[in-house]
Amino acid sequence: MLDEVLKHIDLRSRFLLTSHARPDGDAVGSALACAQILRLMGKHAEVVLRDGVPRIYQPLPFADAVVHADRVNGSYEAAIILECDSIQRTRLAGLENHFLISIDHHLSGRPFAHVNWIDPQAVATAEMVYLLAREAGVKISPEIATCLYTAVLTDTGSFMFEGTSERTFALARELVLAGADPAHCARNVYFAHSTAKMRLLGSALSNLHRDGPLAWISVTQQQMDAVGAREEDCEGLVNYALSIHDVEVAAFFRELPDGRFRASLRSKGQLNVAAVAQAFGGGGHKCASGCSLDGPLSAAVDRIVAQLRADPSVQ
Ligand SMILES: [Mn+2]
Repeated sequence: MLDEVLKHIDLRSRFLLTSHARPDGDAVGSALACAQILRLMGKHAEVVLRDGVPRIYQPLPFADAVVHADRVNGSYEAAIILECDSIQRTRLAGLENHFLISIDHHLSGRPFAHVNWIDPQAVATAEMVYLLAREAGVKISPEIATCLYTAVLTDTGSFMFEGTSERTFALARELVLAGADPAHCARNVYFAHSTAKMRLLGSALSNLHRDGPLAWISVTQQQMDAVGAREEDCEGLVNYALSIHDVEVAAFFRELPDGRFRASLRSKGQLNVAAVAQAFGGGGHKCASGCSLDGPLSAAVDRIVAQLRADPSVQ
């Protein structure tokens, strides 16, 4: 499929690159790197994101050139959609009239584009972008390496999540050789929290619930407002619940502005949380997934806990 992707890139010269709404490190890092790789191939490439670049990823090279928009403006011959299992995940209007190329590593990945390169074996979309550069003969600059390394670092939970293999470290080695600085990348991501985020973590953990191998925490809009937290301050809070020794699966519930709840699910590996999220119209990976549910909070929690409880691995 990589051949197909490169063939269709060769045929065109103006590209829009995008990823999912509420972008994570892999979404941002892969899009920034892929755009720069295309530029080095002599193409015009622009990154357009529905929600802009989260604060912790703003120090990444080329991040200041990202266009923050809710629809496609300008003319492009193709759109490359990274990290998405559907066109809707981008929340960008106007993509549907374009030639679409999808590059994704999600287990829930579906072939929605004209060309689909889906590889659930890849530890991050960034790994696929790296292969694309290599196949295209593009030299990885220190800036591209920094974007890809940050994507791999965050998508593997700092090389801790299931799926991390010798291949992951071989990739990391190549990126460090190409100029990525591991300490610098880690500092921007893990030692750069906002004060509001830490206060929000306090509220979330004060409402920690346990049920056998399950743990869950939640925050309401009111709690977020009280500490001045933004949506992106919720990222990663679920991992604090997962860090408890006898917890196998953790959930984080965040109230959305419309009163619905966003559930982020994390597993230590025994239970496939992608399947649980898919039961509610969401998606993701075996160990990290998400979905949205109707409120009130207690109803959302009950539905998720019942679905998790139905899995034989947590009986
Ligand atoms: Mn990813």
